[in-house]
Amino acid sequence: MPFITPKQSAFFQAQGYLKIPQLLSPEQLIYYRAVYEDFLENRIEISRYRSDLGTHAEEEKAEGIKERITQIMVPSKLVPDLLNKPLHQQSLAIAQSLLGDDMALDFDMLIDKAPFSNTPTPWHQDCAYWIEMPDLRAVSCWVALDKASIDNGCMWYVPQSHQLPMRPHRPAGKGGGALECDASEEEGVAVELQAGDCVLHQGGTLHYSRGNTTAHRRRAFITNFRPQQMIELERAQGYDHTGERELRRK
Ligand SMILES: O=C(O)CCC(=O)C(=O)O
Repeated sequence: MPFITPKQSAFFQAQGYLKIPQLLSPEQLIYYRAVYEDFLENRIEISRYRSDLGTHAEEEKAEGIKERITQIMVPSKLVPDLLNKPLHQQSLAIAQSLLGDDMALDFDMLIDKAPFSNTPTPWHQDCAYWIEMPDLRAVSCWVALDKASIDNGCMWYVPQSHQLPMRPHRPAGKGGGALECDASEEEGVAVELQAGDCVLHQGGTLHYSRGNTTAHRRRAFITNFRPQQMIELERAQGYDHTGERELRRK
């Protein structure tokens, strides 16, 4: 089990984000990269859960690029074995250690920025996407399966932004579902990671990533946690982060 020090916890509470090195070992990375490729190459049937998160971009899609930003929702629903593996188990333990024992997995997702796909993820706060909830505790764990650098799209955060009122959000660029708000790199810090490292952020922490302008992959595996009771409240209102109508009605 990963051990979170009081200093790490205090940093997370105050700044709204926290980098943790070496969540995954090189051997574990081999497993996760193989599963990731199964999803990306459609060897696992995921068409209902796959979308392009970058349709807000104004520029033409670069030649040979399938999606500007590939997003695959709920991988652990499709490969339930993932739930028993280190990434989910350890990120859950970290989430509980940071925000309380009632934290549970809300949903997971993969976000891939292919080489030269060159599409930023707009500045936003996750809470801008949420339904109204009485308990706003939430933590997202962004695990790098490749080295994440400024140029291939590592995460940027605005420190302490989770402690301020949420900024007004609007549909990003050309539209397509992504939201954005006003913020800039001048207020932010870039968190570069080695493959296997992770960075956590709170639901109110402003974040963004540049487009991938390099020849290198930028694969992220992301787990999102919130209190079990709030997950139940979401589900009771038909909200499960997959965007699926038939699931929403449940
Ligand atoms: O991977 C990215 O570029 C964005 C990820 C993100 O916005 C999130 O995990 O909340």
